[in-house]
This record gives sequence, structure tokens and C-alpha cells, in this order.
Amino acid sequence: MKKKLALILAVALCLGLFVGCSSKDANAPKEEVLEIKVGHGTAETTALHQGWLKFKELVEQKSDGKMTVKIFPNQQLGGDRELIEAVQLGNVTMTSPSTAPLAAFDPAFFVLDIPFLFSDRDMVYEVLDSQVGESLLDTLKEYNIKGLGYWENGFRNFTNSKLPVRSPQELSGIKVRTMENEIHMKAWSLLGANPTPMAFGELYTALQQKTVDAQENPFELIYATKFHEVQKYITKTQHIYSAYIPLMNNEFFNNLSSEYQQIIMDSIKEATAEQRQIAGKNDVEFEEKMRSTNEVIDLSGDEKQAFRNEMAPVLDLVKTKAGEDMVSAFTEATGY
Ligand code: TF8
Repeated sequence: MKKKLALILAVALCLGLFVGCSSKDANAPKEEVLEIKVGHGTAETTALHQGWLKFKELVEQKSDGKMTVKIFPNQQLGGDRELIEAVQLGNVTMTSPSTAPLAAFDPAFFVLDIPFLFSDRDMVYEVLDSQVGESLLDTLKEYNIKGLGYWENGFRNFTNSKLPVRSPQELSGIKVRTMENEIHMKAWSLLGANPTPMAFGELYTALQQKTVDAQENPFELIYATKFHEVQKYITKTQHIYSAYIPLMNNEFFNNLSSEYQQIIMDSIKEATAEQRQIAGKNDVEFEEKMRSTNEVIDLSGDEKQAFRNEMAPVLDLVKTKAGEDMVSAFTEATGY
């Protein structure tokens, strides 16, 4: 019995020594790896996904692997609305919604839903990258979200399965899916269509089963999500420019060392340049591809103007929601 006890003690002592030895290392500053969890809504063939891949590469390289980025594309973690909520709560670290669903959280973002606010891509970048764009991002802080910049979704075009639409008159009775945003819904009712708000993830099936006749998105997403397979007609309306906002949980950002914060900012900046460049390229290439499989309707200046005129009354509604100051900051910058 005594022998047994001695043996147990000896083993315990050895274990103790062993644990003691290894605890020397444990006392050294821990090399913690910080994981950044990113969820987004589009296919891997999009510039949005490429932008996140670039961000991942840069963050991991600049931090010597002490920060890792894990990307979940294709709505694996939810659609725009769920992802914004998840980032707010900190269940997901980063995401990149279109600004339209973001307006349900912060009405200031309705300002970007003014149809034909921007006339071309150069103007978009100039304004969004200026103090005006910065002030819009700042509004997110009060929702525990840090807006890190503007990526490109693109100029939106109208597609449908019924007829080659050239004028608002032809939209009468057409059921169009809109984003979950009341300004978009209002704009499509003004055009005479029948707007149905719906999450992006449900859209392909809805078009296929003809629950809705129409939708609108930039060329890149129409092609990458294969909407062109179930929508014969594409009218090049370019009625609204959609930006994506890369977002981070604000608390997560604030808890980072200033060195890591800088890595995030620098990486986003570099990834932004790359993401925009790919988005611009895809916009042209995917339009070209669909010209051989679909009927693409180009609009004259006058025809575009007809769409613009019908949608113009939403401006007053945007003012009541986003505030006169935010609206005039943008309309002055774009010359709307
Ligand atoms: C839409 C938007 C979305 C994107 C993305 C899927 O039509 O353009 O496609 O925000 O998250 O809902």
C-alpha cells in the first residue's frame, strides 16, 4: 500500500515538473491568432469575392499570419440583412452589403437611392472617396458598425422575361423584384411596375418560377448569378449606382492595437483598388457575353430621360428620410 502511494506521489511529482516546465512557455506572451470572419452574398466569380480574397492575402501577409481571414461567400452565413445584423452583434466580423439594405439600419444611406444621382463611374469614385462619402460612412458608428469604404456593385440594369422594355409605359403590370428598400419600391411604382421586395437569395427561383417577371442588378451580378438564363430581355437603364460597403464590427476594430487597425485600413484600401478594377472589367465583359445570349436594349438619351422623369419624385421622400443636409451634400457634389 505504501509502495503504491510512493509510486503515485512519484508520478505526480514528475507530472508536476512536466507541467511546470511547459508552463514556462505558457507564461511567455501568447501568440494569439485573431480570426476575422467575413460573410458576403455573391458568387466566387464576382469582383466582390476577389476583393475579399485580396484583403485576406494582404491582412495575413502584413500581420505575419497573426490575423487570419476566413471568407464565407454565396450567402452561406445569410443575405445582406442578416449579415449586417450579425456584424452589429459581432457574430460575424465583416461583411459587404449593398447600400440599399443598409438604409433600413441607417436612413442616411437612402441618399444613394436617388435614381440617376451619378452619371458615370469617375464621378462615383470622386464623390464617394471624398469627405461627403466619408461623412456617410461615419453615421454607421452609432450602430456599432465601422464602414471602411466603398466597393463596386455597379450601375443597375433592368431585366425581365416578358418584353423588350424601352419605356416606363411598358412596365405596367410587370412584377419586379426590388431590394428591401422603400425608395426602390417607390421608384418602381412611380414607373408603373408592381414592386415586390425580396432577399437576393430567393431571386433566382422566383424568376425561374415566374413569381416575379423582372429584377434589376448590374451586368456582373446578372451574369454571375445566372439571371440571364431566366430573363430574356435586359434594358440598359443604369438607373442607380449600387456601392458595396465593407463593414466591420466597430468594437472589434476598436479593440485592435493601432498597428493592427492600420493593417486593416491599408489592406482595405489596396483591396478597394483591385475590387473596383475587376468590377469595371467584369461589367464590360459580362455585358458583352450576354449580348450573344440575350436581347440587350440600349436606350437613347431621351429614353433614359423618360425613366429619370418618372422616378424623380422620390427625391422628396429621400430628403425626409436621409435628411436635407445629407441630400444636398451629395446632390451638390454630383451636380444632380
Ligand atoms: C441585390 C444586391 C445584392 C448584393 C449581394 C448579393 O440586388 O445587388 O445582389 O447586395 O449581397 O440584392
